[in-house]
Amino acid sequence: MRILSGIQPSGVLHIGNYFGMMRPAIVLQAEGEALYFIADYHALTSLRAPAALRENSRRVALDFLACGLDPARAALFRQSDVPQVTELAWILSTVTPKGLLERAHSYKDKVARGLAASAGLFSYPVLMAADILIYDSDVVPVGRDQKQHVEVTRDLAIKMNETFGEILKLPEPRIHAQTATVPGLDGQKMSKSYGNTIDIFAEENEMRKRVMSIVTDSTPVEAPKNPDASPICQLFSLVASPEETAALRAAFAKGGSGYGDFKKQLFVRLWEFFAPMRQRRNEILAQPDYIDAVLAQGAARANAIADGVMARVRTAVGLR
Ligand code: AQP
Repeated sequence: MRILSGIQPSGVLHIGNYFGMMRPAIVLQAEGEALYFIADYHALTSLRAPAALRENSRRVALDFLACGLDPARAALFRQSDVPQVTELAWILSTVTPKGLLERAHSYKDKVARGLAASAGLFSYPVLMAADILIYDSDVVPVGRDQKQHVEVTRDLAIKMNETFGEILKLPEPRIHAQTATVPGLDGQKMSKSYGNTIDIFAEENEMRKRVMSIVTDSTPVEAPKNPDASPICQLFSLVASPEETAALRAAFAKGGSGYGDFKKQLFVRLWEFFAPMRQRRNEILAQPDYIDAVLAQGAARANAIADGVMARVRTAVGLR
């Protein structure tokens, strides 16, 4: 089984990225051949700052490794270190119905949030399809927001296979129900561009401040509270046992405690949960060449697979 996933270096990684994609990807690295990439071509649709893009890409690599990505099992590489992917994206775009892209919710959401409506942003799902198909991927661990893009990938693979013969493998999304959409401080999907994140490697004071700023209603301390009316319980359940989560929900329903107390409990749990990863991150930072070596090794593995698939595609479509 070949597992493929990617993450954009468009900002600092948050716990939505961690629980939605990074942790499932790290678990899956023990179950097959894993390929995880830093989607720097994709990030160009929102980030036009070369130094920041370079810095963010290294930081994503560092954070992913700190969270448990094992380079002996999983290849970690920059998307742009496999430039053949843009060639496959072009070939796929020639069979992509425009209406399919017009229905993509991510484009509409991003334009509604003020991102430039560029052709690159519009055809993002085609590049994502190429990212997946160029490695003959079987399984794609993603958050729920990416499900539609994996469906587009399957549609394009079917279209290519119907047109040119069986050349591309159909991938399956892998979405975990509990972590499919991690809520942000305001209860909407946690997202870099919504300003509602809790960053995985935030400083202690910053993380505490973020947790304490979770939006809640004005129910008085003594009154019972709805455990589902704020993201506190859902976030708590990600870092605590089911028994502890049940106890917190019971305390909500009982009344007599304020939201501030619950937020403090959540902060303590979050801070403890990521402690081993912070330590590992410091160890990696002490080895200046480690990240470059991991990325180079990952790029070599990815290129070897991509070259094979591209040779097959070029032959099938008549480019050779
Ligand atoms: N809140 C979330 N809950 C569950 N999964 C999430 N993911 C992101 N946010 C959540 C998953 O993380 C992976 C990488 O995401 P990405 O960086 O490629 O882009 P994204 O989904 O667009 O993440 P953001 O933070 O929302 O970025 P911006 O604001 O730049 O668009 C994906 O598998 C995603 O599902």
